[in-house]
Amino acid sequence: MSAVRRKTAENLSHAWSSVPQVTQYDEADITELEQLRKRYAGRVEAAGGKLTMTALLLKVVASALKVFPQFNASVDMANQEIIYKKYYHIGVAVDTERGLLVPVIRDVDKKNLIELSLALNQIAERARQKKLSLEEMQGGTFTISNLGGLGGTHFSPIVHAPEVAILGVSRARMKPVFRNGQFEPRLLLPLSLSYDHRLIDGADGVRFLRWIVEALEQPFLLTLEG
Ligand code: CAO
Repeated sequence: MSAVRRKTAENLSHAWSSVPQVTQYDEADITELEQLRKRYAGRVEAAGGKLTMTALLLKVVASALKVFPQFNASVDMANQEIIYKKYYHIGVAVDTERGLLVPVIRDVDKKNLIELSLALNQIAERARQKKLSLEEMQGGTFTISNLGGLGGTHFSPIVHAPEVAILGVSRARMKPVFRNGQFEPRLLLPLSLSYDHRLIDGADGVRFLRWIVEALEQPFLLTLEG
C-alpha cells in the first residue's frame, strides 16, 4: 500500500463506521449558468485561471454554508457539543496519479470567482505534482467532489469526517425538460449531498441542496441571501 492509499483507507473507514450518513440527490438546470460561464471564461483566462463548474460551485457552496450553518460544523460526541465554524474552508477532491487527494481552499467566502478559479487551478496542479503539504489538506469545513469531468450520472460520496457534509457532482447533460407547456433541451447538472444524520435531518438536507440548485439556476440568490 502506498502512503496515500493507506491514509485514504484509514480516513474513509473511520468516516464510514463512525458517521451515520444519508445521501440526497437533485438536479440543477444550468443552461443559463453555462452561457454565463462561457461568456466570462475569457476574463478568467486573461487572469491566468479557468472558469470551471467546480469554481462556480465553490462560490455557491460557501454562500449556502452561511445560510445553513449546521452544514459548516462538526459533532463532538465526547462532550456532546456541536461546533459551528465561523470560517469557510472548502476541500476539493482531486484525482491524481497517486490517488485521491483533498486539498483545502481557505476563506472561500472572501474570494471572488476569478480568485477561486486561480486558487483551484493552483491547488489541483500542486496536488498532481505531489507538492501539497499536509497543512494544505487539513482544516476543511466542507468538501466538493466533482467527478463530472469523467462522466457518471449520480454517486454517493462519503462524508469527510469531522466535516458533516459533502457535495458530489456528476456530469452535466442535455435532457428534455417540460417547461412552458413543451419539452425543451436543457443542461442538467446531477448533484448528490451526503450528510451526517446525527446533526442534519433529512428535511435540512433537502433544503440545503435545493438552495444550491436554486442558486445555480438563479445566481441572484447569492447576493440576496448568501
Ligand atoms: N459536468 C460536465 N462537464 C464538466 C463537469 C461537470 N460536472 N465538471 C467538469 N467538467 C468539464 C470541464 O468543463 C472541462 O471541460 P473542457 O475541457 O471542455 O473545458 C473538463 O470537464 C475538465 O474539467 P477540469 O477537471 O479541468 O475542471 P474542474 O475545475 O471542474 O475540476 C477537479 C477540477 C480538481 C475537481 C477535477 O479535475 C478532478 O480531479 N475531479 C476528480 C475528483 C475526484 O476524484 N472525486 C472522487 C472523490 S471520491 O473517490
